[in-house]
Amino acid sequence: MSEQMQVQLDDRHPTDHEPSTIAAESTSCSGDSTSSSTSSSSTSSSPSSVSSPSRTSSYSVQIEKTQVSASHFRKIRILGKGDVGRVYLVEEKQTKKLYALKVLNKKEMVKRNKVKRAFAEQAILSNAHHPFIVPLHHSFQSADYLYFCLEYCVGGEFFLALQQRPGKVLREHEARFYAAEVIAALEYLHLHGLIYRDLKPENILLHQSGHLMLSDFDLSVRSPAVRSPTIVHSSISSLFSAQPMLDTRSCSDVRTNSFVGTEEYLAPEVIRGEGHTSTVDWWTLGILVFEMIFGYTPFKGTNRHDTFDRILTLPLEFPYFGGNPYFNGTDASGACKSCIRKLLHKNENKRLGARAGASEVKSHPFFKSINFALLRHMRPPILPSRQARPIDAVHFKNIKESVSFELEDDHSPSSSHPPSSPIPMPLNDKNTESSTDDPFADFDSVTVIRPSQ
Ligand code: ISQ
Repeated sequence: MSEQMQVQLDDRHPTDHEPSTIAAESTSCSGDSTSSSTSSSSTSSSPSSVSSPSRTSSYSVQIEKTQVSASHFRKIRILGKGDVGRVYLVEEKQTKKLYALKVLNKKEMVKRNKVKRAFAEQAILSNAHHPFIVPLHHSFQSADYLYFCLEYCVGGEFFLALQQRPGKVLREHEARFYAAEVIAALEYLHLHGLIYRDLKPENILLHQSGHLMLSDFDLSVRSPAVRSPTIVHSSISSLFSAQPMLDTRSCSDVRTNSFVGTEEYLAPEVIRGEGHTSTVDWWTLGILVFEMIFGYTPFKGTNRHDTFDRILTLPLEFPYFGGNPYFNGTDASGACKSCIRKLLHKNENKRLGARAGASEVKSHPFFKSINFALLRHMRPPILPSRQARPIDAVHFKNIKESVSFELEDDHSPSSSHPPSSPIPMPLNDKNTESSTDDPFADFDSVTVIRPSQ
């Protein structure tokens, strides 16, 4: 197993009683709607997986070496396109289950220096086990591609769902629900020393049940040294909770310097290039809540430079929504505005979440009505159409595939197959410990089995 695969996100949730309940409940819920009709949620691994689990514990995932290859799947349609790959809706031939298959082009990854990110994404996805993080079922490679076989989220992009709402906005209680699910997922990641870094509506998918799932972990980073969470004793914890608060910020507060994220969602410290910590995720949550409620992002400028300038210097302003019929003349509540204002504090050290991480954010009065332990049992505001068949992918944009890609043609199961033409070594990604010049030699083909799925 490669070094990257040592990242282990087991499902301990030693937080203030809530996440462990979420984790336990996720196992009973994950199969509720998608399992029967849309996707894989069974304990059975792929027919050709080799049973040699690398690790198991009561809540952690179990990872097996696998012989799954692209030819096990039938392509149905393209769901999404990125700079180094595409996501396809596929059907596993034997089980007829639907999956989202992310196909990454090795040459493009090398060219764009994204090899390390693919490894990191695999490590995160194959070890994560959380109801609001898209589950990875298999990952494998062929001569020219890396594959991530993920749970198919029938409800599609949250971005699209938002676009289709009247006024492209959500009501405050609806926005609060999605924000709470995002907080639960970020808490889990931070607890395991990870910073998500790319929160935005485009990276949020809707499960068949209507609950959200974070996808796309290629910008996420792991802190070099993961620390244990600490208990915070403070006036905040005694005011809002009988339990001491768990400081998950301490798990992932090592600074990272790379300049990543989506323009309008970038935190000031990222733009300044001063290095950043997990508090960047609380900034992006602030932008997301603002966008869900008001229909636009608060610092969008006429161009990139203008946007950055606004993020760094423009005081946050809320619009007056008296004229928007969807709001019935009412405005966002004081608690909602206070929460957004605190999340969008330009000084990362004063930002909501900077002191004690997710517990601090959850304790804000805006989330007073949310029982985080029961989130997975709440009825989501947007439910995917029950009439449409999952295979029709009605909640996804129609994308033209300029160059057709045939899964059936790609039979080579592993890196032992030479690429169709040599893959040039990336300058920064050369693994000096590797005896081979193939930058993907350490990419393990694995099948992930999660508890009670
Ligand atoms: C799951 N379902 C649909 C689309 C997806 C895109 C990326 C990652 C996972 C997905």
